[in-house]
Amino acid sequence: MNLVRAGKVFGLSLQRNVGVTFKRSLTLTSSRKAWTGQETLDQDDPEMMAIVKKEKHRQVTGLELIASENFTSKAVMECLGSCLTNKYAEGYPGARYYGGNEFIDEVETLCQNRALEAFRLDPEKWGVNVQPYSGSPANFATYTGLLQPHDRIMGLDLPDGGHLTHGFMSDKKRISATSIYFESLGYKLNPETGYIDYDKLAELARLFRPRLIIAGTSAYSRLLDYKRFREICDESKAILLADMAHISGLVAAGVIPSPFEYADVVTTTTHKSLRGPRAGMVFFRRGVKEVNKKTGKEIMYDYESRINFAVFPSLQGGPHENNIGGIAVALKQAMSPEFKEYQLQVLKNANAMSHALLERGYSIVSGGTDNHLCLLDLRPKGTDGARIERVCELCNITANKNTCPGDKSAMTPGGLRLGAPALTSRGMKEKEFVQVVEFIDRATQIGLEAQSQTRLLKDYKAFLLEDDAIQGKIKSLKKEVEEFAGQFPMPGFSER
Ligand code: DSN
Repeated sequence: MNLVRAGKVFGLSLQRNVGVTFKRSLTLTSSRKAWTGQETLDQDDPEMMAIVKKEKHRQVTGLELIASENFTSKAVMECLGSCLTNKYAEGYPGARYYGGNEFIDEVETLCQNRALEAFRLDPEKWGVNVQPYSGSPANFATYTGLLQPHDRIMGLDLPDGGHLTHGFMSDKKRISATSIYFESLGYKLNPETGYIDYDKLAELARLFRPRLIIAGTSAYSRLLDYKRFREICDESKAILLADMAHISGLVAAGVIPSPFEYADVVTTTTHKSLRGPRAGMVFFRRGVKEVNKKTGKEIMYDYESRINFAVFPSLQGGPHENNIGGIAVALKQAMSPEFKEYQLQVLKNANAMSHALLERGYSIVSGGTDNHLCLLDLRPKGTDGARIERVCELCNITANKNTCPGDKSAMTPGGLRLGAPALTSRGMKEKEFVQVVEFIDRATQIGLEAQSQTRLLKDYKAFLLEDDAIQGKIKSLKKEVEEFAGQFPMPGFSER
């Protein structure tokens, strides 16, 4: 391969640039001590350090409700910032394109073993690739490995709670690369119940004959019926891919049903409910697939070689072994009794949040939650997710606007997605989530007041910043939010 040559050329040009910058910085700061690489961030780059400090302060004093976010541990962060970041390791353990990987192989193998153990998988029947940079690359690698260009896929439509990488396209445009390179058809929620419409999915699959169906969600508060997905896939001879990115922590802890009994392939991110670093994994079935009834011959799964080849060399280069080390650490934590307690608390907190909202007269898509999130439907209140997200943001409550079933606009969708994992990691329990709902309710009242005096979203946003009465309310709510949030410990770092 031309990698070596390309690397040399690239290396040389980098050297030249570094030389120029270095000389310039020496001239500019000749009185300064020579740079050694041992300087702290504060010493080396105060400008960047100041930004990091601001972000730390925002996280510590804010209420983090984005359902896909979490606060990882100090041990995971140590891995991310360790010497593992320096190493190139293209290839897989025992078969690398670079020397010096004996310890990196240990890191990656430990991570693979822990991934199988954490999800209680038999290594004879399941394997795992821990190299995907995140969830989107993990999904694309799965399609690349198992499908041909233009094969058909079906996933939950984005406006109904699916993910971009499940084949999203709009009426006018193919948006996700997964809809550009494959032919996709989204299945939907039943708008009456807010639950996935499995009958309709089965009917569509009979007509569309997909090669692969995705059982996975990004903004859906109910459990998935993996058995039903399996039956639908079997009827269409489709591969069942479970994308458990949002719920993998809950699955590892065994507090909700696992997709592994029914799926052929399972993808996940590692930084959401699993509380690890930002990365992804692909689990695939291995071993005997079926026995030929006539010949008695065993037919083996070939997913392992196809998915591994798709991750590297088809789509990615060197794996980020500092992240892989961090995943291994998070997976060890995920096998502890404390982690199970944590995930049970996530479920209780999401439920408490959902109930408190209902008690205050709000609507929740599907009427409640079985997992870590709930989807607040603001349309019956006469407002939308974009407007309330903005007030919340100004008060240091972080959530994201989200489409509800039937929504047409992604810019002013009707919903606000609220997740419990991050604040549960800070030790909050049901009582605190009831308080969080009180804050959201006040933010909504402020939003409704501003909305009554404006028409367009941009005028509304300007009004929030310019109107004295509204500003007074925002500042007062922000102060209370920050005092409240600041009382809770932050895993991973202190504010200094
Ligand atoms: N962007 C993530 C989410 O918020 O659900 C999924 O990748």
